[in-house]
Amino acid sequence: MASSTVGSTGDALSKLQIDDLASAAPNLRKNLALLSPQQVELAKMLLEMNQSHLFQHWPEPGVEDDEKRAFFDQVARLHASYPGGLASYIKTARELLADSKAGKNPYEGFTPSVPSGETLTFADDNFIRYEEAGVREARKAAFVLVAGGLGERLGYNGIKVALPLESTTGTCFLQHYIESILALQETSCRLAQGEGPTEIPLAIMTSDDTHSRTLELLEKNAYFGMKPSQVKLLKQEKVACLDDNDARLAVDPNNKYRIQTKPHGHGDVHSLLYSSGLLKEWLGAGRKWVLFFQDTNGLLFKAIPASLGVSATNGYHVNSLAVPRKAKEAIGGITKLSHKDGRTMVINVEYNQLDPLLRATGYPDGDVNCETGYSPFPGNINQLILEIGPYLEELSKTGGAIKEFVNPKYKDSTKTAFKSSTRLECMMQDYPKTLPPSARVGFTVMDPWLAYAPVKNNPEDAAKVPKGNPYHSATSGEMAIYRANSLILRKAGVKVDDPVQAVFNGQEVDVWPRIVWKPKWGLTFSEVKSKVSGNCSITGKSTIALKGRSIYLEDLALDGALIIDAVDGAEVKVGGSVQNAGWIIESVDFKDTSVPEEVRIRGFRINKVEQLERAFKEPGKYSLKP
Ligand code: UGB
Repeated sequence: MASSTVGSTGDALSKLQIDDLASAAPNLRKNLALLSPQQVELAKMLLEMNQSHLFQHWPEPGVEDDEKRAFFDQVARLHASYPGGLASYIKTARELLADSKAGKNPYEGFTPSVPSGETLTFADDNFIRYEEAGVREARKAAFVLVAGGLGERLGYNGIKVALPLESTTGTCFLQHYIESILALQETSCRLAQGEGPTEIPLAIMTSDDTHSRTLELLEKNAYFGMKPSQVKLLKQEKVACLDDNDARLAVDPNNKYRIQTKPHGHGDVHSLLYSSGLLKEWLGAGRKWVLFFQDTNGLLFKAIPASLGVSATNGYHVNSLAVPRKAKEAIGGITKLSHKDGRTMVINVEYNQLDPLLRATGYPDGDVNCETGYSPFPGNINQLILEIGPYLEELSKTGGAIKEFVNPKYKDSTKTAFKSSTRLECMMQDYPKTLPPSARVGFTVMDPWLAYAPVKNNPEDAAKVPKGNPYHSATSGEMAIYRANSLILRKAGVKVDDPVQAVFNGQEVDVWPRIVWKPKWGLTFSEVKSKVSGNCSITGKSTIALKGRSIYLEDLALDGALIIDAVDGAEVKVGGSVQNAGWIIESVDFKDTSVPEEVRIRGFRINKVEQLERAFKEPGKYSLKP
């Protein structure tokens, strides 16, 4: 037994010529015979990359052998999931860690300025034209939801896409996104009269933290009406953690046979779309656009049709959606960077880098508001629209690798040791960084009330947000839906009462009437407008939920709660005076653990006291006039 072990070890050593290297790791050398030829190759790579410490604690062969093999299974996964492999990861890490130690400015030589892009005003003629163009184009689109993040800032225990975006109907984010895509699909394909693609695909990037719960949510709800074949889940892998400036891989504190790993960031989405072959498949099927979006923005689809229209009309290869940004708000700033050597790019500068960049380039006050009350740099809301052809061409060169960064927390000013292990990270909005100057990179700015209300911050942190800056909490996210729908109905001619102020979880918010509708009721302003007529009014205490495609409000005076559910093919005219005690908002303390977490984090619940509720389950024409 012993001689055969020695023999095969010797073979492996001579074949792979790692004798010298293995002498640096005697404990690995003793165990080489346990490993397959591929694993020995990986061992060689690790030793070449100065990672012998990973084997320091390895006992004699015969002890914990399965764990040793499992170690190499993990190494193989880390190696395969990183463009260029693990050696390339370590090499890049060393370079970036050296730059970080030297305090090198990643934007050295670049001067920031405010770029120009398309600024839209909701409901004006231009906006309506862009919306129409966007809807026509939508059938050639594919959507990509990045949902691999744990949402540490929110501190919610479930996956964020399962959170209700509003508690009037309890619809969760994922359901709302899927129903919005299906509504776009239906309208866009109807306009195309059978030409081209008839389904809009959805890819969801998950991670080990979110994958099984995302799949379970979809399966439990019959994919919220989408065909299962229309939805693809792409799981991102974590990357290896680094212990020091020499990029020595960190041993997992809970298992000495594992390398510690952490998320690599949403930038992984590009390499996954490329390596999975999805992008190629989409292009081959005649698709033109890929739209990226984040996990908790309940307003997102109100901005999608017009922004896609901007991409199509202006021929943008890259279109970043943006909103006016408050200085120091935790969203990146879209910035034009011009280099001394003539290079320019329009790119997101992340919120923690914008202030130092401005200070270093002649703006002594850094990230501050200008006379408009906003930062002059539009805020990146991380919704990107890319034209698939040029995108795929670029990824064929890069393999989907995105420029990374490292953000170690140093123990002291010598910058020689870290407080805890770090890792390389990448962001999806950094994609344009490798593009040639000829690429058409633009952006579209919209009103924040229409386009952006993410749920990112926990109640305690949200309550500490400087006055005037958005809370980005579950409370503000839900209130933003009611405000947007109220303002849209006002523009469409409905008299909607002003909001009242209230404080939930320490956050002061405007409470508008609780107006909600299914995406198929009104995805664009023109569609909403076509569904209201005469003198309609909604009082401040009211709730209205419109769950059906063909519900028409005509001379409706609502003072209470009205819930209409109508199947496709049921055309319902709703009018007259509806008055009842309605649904009342009641405060909940986020510390009250007897209340479900998704309710606590928003700080209120809805007490359904009295409502008029009607369901129309058969196709036909109906009139509801109480
Ligand atoms: N996500 C992943 O899918 N995988 C990951 O590894 C990490 C995240 P965060 P962040 O909208 O206000 C971004 O954590 O990264 C998903 C922009 O960089 O919510 O702090 C995750 O599930 C910033 O420029 O945001 O900041 C989620 O859907 C600004 O636009 C998404 O990625 C900011 O968002 C974003 O992750 C913003």
